[in-house]
Amino acid sequence: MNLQEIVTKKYNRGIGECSDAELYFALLDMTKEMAAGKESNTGKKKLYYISAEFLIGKLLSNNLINLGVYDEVKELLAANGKDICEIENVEPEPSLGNGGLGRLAACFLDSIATLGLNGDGVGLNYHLGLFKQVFENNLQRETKNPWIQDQSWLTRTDKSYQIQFGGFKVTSRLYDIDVTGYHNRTNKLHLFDIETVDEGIVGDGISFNKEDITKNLTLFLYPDDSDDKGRLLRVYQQYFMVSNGARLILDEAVERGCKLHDLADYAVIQINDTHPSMVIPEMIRLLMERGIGMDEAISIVSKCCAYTNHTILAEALEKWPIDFLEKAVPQLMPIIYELHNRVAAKYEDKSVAIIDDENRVHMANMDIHYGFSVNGVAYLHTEILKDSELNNFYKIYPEKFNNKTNGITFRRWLLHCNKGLSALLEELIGEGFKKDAMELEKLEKFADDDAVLERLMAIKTENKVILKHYLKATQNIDIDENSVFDIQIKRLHEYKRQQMNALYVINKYFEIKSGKKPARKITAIFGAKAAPAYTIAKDIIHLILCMQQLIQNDPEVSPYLQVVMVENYNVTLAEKLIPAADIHEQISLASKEASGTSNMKFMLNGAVAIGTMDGANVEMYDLVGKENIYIFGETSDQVIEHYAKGDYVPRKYYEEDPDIKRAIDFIVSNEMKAIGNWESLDRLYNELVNKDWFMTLPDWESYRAKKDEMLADYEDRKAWTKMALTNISKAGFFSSDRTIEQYNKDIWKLD
Ligand code: 26Q
Repeated sequence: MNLQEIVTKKYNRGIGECSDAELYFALLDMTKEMAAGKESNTGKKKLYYISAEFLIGKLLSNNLINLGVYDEVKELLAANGKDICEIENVEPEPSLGNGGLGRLAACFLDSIATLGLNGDGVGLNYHLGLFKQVFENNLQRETKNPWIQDQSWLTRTDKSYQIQFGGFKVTSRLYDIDVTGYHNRTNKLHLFDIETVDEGIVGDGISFNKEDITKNLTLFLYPDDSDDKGRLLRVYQQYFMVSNGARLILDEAVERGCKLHDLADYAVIQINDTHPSMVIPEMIRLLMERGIGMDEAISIVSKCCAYTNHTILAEALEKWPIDFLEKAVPQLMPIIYELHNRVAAKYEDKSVAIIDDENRVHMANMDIHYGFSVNGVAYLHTEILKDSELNNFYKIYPEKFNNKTNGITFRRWLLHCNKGLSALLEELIGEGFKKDAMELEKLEKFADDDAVLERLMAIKTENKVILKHYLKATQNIDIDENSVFDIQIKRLHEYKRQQMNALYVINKYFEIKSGKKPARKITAIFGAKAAPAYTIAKDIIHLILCMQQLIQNDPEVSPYLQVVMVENYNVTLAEKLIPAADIHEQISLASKEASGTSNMKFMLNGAVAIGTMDGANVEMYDLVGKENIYIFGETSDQVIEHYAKGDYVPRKYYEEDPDIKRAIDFIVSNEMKAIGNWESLDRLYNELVNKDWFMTLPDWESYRAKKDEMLADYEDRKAWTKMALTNISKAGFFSSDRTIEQYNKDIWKLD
């Protein structure tokens, strides 16, 4: 049925007489029906991308684009006096992820469907998702983020399993979301849930009884894991996800004719970080339940499972205490012991053991021994894994290690979010780039075409105006489109060094006060959520919010500098912020950011990076050349050496560099204390002067100089726009279609 027919049937009215919400629901029906009409891949072997997060973003517009009907629907609505953008605003954003890892999983699903591969996602249907961030008194407060409505993208299926935990059982229910490929097939995102989940147990903010598993299991993504009860709940969630996933995989394989002994010909499981690692022992257990011997079960599962590592931060590598596993999933422990014993019998080296001397199970170690592939997510990251972090494993299994540099889907991060730029590209280089991102290189020949540069500049300004209106309407924030937009949006973490950017702002504030005014107003925009129990991350948010207030109320400074921290940064906001950026901040401490993916999105949208030689910035630098990116700071080798020697002393920098001292002292100044929380400001001050684990201070001076150079260069508008053009033209490499082709060629080998 077309939209008009659906509207007539559903509401017995014309399109023009419907509300935006009614039209959204009608479009939901239409899209689902169109997606159902697409064939699916029936190949013998199937990929299952298992992930605790799928940060899919709003789906309406993207689905309409991928189904090839966006323009048609937009025109039909316009003819009836309706604006498709207003209808998009009605859609709630599913909050099923936290950051890069979750968004990557969503981009991958889009590319898998677009390339017509046989592959689905498997995850959990968190009712309240990740928390919603609100600012009160310049502090982050977490509230729940319900996103599921009576009519939604979820389709209830009749799949259901009994999942056994220590001492009790739960009944699962599978919900599916269609994943439409661009002008191609439709795949599925399978999200498991339980029907006994009870949103009523949530009290103030996001507090709830963490022990009431049958009611809380699928309420939140990453319940606060600062205490044991929260950590234990994470184990329940992870087992629930993988046990359901493994059963689904077995059911589907058997339906396609698999005899279990040949499971590896029918299924490949990509384990997205260690959160789904229990799928290995669980799959072994299920195969044994079905009559396969231990040796063979281990061998089968080892041929099916591949592991992706997304971090080298030791604290993020999951290690579960045996006590937790014994309590939540006792049936897995005999298998985990067996897996451990086999490794221990072969390798004396304790660093490769599965269970350590403190009775903790190292999930990544299990993945590496009992999976057939281990991949990092950018060239430098994989090299660091091989050379240092996982070197002892690399020596045992060199053939398992491979790199798969991350990518992003150009459907969402160009065609959908930057319609002006997409149209210009189509006019200049034809439609080919929509299917083959490498065709963006054709843009390079316009690098000296003044008319093209003018139009690129005009598109950037238009996008800045769109952002301005959006921020005014949604957060009552005023920004100036004639200022330079300098944007840092990502999870709040000390290694990402939002605090370094904040110290730059403070220094600029002092410069302006002393009469050294920038050539043009600078708008420093931040967006970030801090994990609820990550105190210093919350202190950094507090600092930024206080600076925002202080500068806004200072008539001497506010004409030249503005700080904006957007509230509840999410995919929807990213889609508005990225096309409007002039400068993007990729300033992690070298060696710490596995890849980064916002860097790729900004590049594609014609922003220029200031960054360290970290993650995928390294490949970006190789692509665009040193003239088109602003690199500063210590190298990963230098940083790794500091950690090895333990020779970094922040106080030395604080005492020796008067600018650093002035900026850090300002955190605890009377001006700040008049508006801020003393405890938080003091804590952050002490952290920077006495600890600074992620080495903000050694890079600060080179960062400041590089950004000043960049801001000066911005004033040559033509030269700057030429840099933007080069960045766009070289962004093709970062298409997730390329990444997925590589996963398929080297790891999945789907037919
Ligand atoms: C671990 C233990 C206990 C509680 C939570 C966690 C946890 C949760 C989420 C650990 C890690 C994550 C998320 C990691 C993540 O998003 N990593 C990012 O992955 C991106 C995609 O590969 C990279 O681009 C980023 O560099 C990386 O930070």
